[in-house]
Amino acid sequence: MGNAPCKTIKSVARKNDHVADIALIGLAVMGQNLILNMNDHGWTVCAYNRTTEKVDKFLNNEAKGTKVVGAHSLQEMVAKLKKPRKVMMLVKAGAAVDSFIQQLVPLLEKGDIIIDGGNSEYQDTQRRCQELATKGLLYVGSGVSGGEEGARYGPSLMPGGHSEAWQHIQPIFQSICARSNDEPCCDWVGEDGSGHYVKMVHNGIEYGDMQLICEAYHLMKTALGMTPDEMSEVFAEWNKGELDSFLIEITANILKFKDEDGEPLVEKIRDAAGQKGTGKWTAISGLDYGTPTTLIAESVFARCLSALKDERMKASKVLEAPAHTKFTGDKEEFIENIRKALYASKIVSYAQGFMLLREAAAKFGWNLNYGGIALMWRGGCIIRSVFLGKIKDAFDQNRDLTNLLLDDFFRAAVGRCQAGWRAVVGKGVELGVPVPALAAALTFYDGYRSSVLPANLIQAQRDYFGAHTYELAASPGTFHHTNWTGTGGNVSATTYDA
Ligand code: NBP
Repeated sequence: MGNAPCKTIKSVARKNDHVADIALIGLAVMGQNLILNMNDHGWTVCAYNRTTEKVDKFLNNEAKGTKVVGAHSLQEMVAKLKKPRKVMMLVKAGAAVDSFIQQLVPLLEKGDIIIDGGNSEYQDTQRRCQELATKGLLYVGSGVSGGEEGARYGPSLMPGGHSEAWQHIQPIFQSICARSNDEPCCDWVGEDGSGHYVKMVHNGIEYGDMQLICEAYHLMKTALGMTPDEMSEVFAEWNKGELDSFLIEITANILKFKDEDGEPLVEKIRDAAGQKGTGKWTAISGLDYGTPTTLIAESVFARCLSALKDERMKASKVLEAPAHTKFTGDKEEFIENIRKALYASKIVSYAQGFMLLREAAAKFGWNLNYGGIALMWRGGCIIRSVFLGKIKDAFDQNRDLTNLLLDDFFRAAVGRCQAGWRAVVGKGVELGVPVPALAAALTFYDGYRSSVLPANLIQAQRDYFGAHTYELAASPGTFHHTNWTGTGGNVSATTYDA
């Protein structure tokens, strides 16, 4: 009995030797759908899963009648692959990925490719790239976005890592991904962890987009007293113009969706947001690299504040609200101003996201193609929008663009929206409707366009209490310390930035 299954596997492996173009490990929602997508595009995929019963279940159900083949061990899976072997993992990020890599290394040979399509942290991907390079294996960390439907019919794919792998996986990746104006929403991102980094920033931007939409909804609901159906119509209308995007579209659909009792379902949902960490990682990365990704950070904090539901319920009974909480004035004009505030803030959010990508690229020596990244996000993913086509145009026109706000198109767009944006943020503050992301975007805009900020006083304060030194505006680069009180010494602290 002991040897029997092995013999069966060996003979199956010989019969099907080198038939598969790629192997996919992980038969949960993403893996299964990506396999079926690859199959639709003519690729033969070998499916494997830690719990091997799921392989048979998949072959006998979802994959029945397709070219998909299965394997019940990693040895069998590897034996079925054409060379150079391509093995893609869609498993839980973290230990599962390391465990599979460890098991695959002895089974693969020089030039074979391992791809991680899960939501791994980019530092893990950097580490794995380095480790596998020493073994002659090629490693790719690829962002995959678009959820279940994207995986099945066309995701946004963001691969990065060992560039020699790209020529081998490009035909597969660019055949299964989403397309925008017939261009694939997948291109080579860059070195080591850059694919997963770009996916992380994508998710951070997604947090920002969602929070901005929620603030627009909150203003319409509380300050204007609009019904979900009325708001749905506004979002549907906005989706016909420059805000045309997946998230605005689904918001219109959500707002008009009725529960079984005919009431809007959205109003029954508890107002405490969850999060899985990618927005937080982006905000942390912004702090790590000194990039003011304020809008993403505010969006993460807004979810944290929402989650304090019980505390908020108590506070709402004791903390004073402003005297007036309802908007009085031209309602149609205010709705149009909310649209402008949302659009201008969105521009700031993407400007901040690309600032962060630029900073990370400089830190790690990645040669990122910013226009290509905008195109990868243009279709297939959660933040897909018409607007991303304009970002691609901006970077195509000027590869060295330091900030999206300085591009002619976006500069003019923000200029057009500015008065309405300020009116909305001001009204939110006056009526007590929290608008953290809209306000963060506006204050970033005002900070970024200021040639003079009050940081001279910060420097003076730091030098006063901690002898941290300051530069003079007239002679930057030279550091001075002043004995402000006459009682301090003349020794200064070491000058460095954390
Ligand atoms: P899950 O994230 O739920 O992972 C399920 C897979 O991981 C199964 O194949 C499971 O094997 C395997 N696995 C686990 Br759990 N622990 C393991 C371990 N210790 N060792 C080996 N295998 C292990 O699946 P998913 O939602 O399809 O997502 C796959 C990846 O794609 C994740 O990294 C996810 O973050 C990312 N992603 C998901 C989405 C989405 O919308 N769901 C979108 C974009 C990216 P088992 O069957 O034996 O338990």
